[in-house]
Amino acid sequence: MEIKSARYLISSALVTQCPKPYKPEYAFIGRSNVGKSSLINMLTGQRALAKTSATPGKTQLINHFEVESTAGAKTPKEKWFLVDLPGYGYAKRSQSDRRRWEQMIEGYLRKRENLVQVFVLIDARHEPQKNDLEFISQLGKWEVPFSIVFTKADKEKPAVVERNVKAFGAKLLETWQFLPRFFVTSSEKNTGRDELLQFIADSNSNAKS
Ligand SMILES: Nc1nc2c(ncn2[C@@H]2O[C@H](COP(=O)(O)OP(=O)(O)OP(=O)(O)O)[C@@H](O)[C@H]2O)c(=O)[nH]1
Ligand SMILES: [Mg+2]
Repeated sequence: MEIKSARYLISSALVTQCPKPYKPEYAFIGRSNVGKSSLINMLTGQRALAKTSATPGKTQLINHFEVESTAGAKTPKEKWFLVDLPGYGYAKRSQSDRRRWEQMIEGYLRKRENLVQVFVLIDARHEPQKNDLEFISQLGKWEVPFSIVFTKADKEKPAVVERNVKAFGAKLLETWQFLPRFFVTSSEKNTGRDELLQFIADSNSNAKS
């Protein structure tokens, strides 16, 4: 897949304010600072499309981006949406902010009819974390389709990344019968870009048929 263009559309506090659900949509979620906005920039090839920050809690709303892509030189352009979501597990958030986050995310994930796939981002440097596993189990209860994307692979030795990925899979298999798709990425080094874009291309084709 080749990205032709990507542009910011709108930030919404409620699912009812999101753009008309007329295109397949892919959302990125995960702990605060895990690298959601950076991954969106890496995939679209636009460094400053989604705002990133070294301070956790940068993304606060449901941010929609519209992407145009082609499968090859002679194939028509396809449009789809990328969504940058605010992260969870940010310790400095107040109780009421946290509740607002939960309501916004639950409303979006359960009601967004064109949502094809949620990418749950997991920091590849760490062993399985409780809040990530809890969030995934919540997705399961809501029957939201998801894949796992390990981030920041460049920041750790490959052997450590591999160990953490395996440990995460083992944890999931304690409650899930099958494992979802796993992707290992680095926004710094463009690792995993082709695999993720291919997955989105395939999902776009399936969404049409
Ligand atoms: N080395 C390296 N740094 C990364 C990578 N991805 C993100 N970062 C850095 O991690 C920090 C957080 O990245 P963001 O993309 O803003 O994270 P986020 O998940 O969108 O964070 P919130 O919006 O605050 O929830 C930034 O300083 C990024 O430069 C990566 O693959 N490799
Ligand atoms: Mg962000």
